[in-house]
Amino acid sequence: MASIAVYPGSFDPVTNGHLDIIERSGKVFDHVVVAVLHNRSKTPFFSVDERVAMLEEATNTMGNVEIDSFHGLLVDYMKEKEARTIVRGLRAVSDFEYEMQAASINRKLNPDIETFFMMTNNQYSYLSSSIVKEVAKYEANVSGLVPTVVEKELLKKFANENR
Ligand code: COD
Repeated sequence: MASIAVYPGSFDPVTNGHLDIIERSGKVFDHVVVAVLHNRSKTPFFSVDERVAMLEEATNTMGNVEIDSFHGLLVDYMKEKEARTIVRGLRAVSDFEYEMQAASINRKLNPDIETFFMMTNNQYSYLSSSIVKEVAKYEANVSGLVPTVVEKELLKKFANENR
């Protein structure tokens, strides 16, 4: 049976830290679904469609990676995709508390689901979507932090906002 993993997140926007986790999980699992949450309680910077489009472009050379979006509970979406593994990335100790809570609640909701943690690549350990937006807001250089498509979209968005 093929191993299917879901890498869920906000990806607002996708960074090279996320991409590194996607690439590495593609080497471990047969199929990786990167799933963008439609989150009604957060006001996102990029729409779900924009985030999905950027992820699609950034992963278009990765054969076993699919980009999708989902509403509602992650465990329900996992069932729909016939996936049993959640992939998550860990940067610093500060990520641990939330990740432990999330993994525990997901296991409580569906005991067949396992969460698989991957340590960040050291060069991306400080990288987050928020820090990238903060830097891009001042039209500073974000190359090397995000894929080219994201760099372009950030420039466009902030150029419009600062106009
Ligand atoms: N290096 C390595 N990993 C990284 C890096 C980096 N530089 N940056 C981010 N990551 C990891 C994060 O630690 C995380 O594991 C993943 O990438 C995605 O990060 P984000 O910030 O884009 O996504 P989150 O954390 O906002 O995603 C939260 C979910 C959408 C997964 C969660 O809210 C969810 O599942 N919601 C659905 C409702 C639900 O089922 N709730 C119960 C479970 S919490």
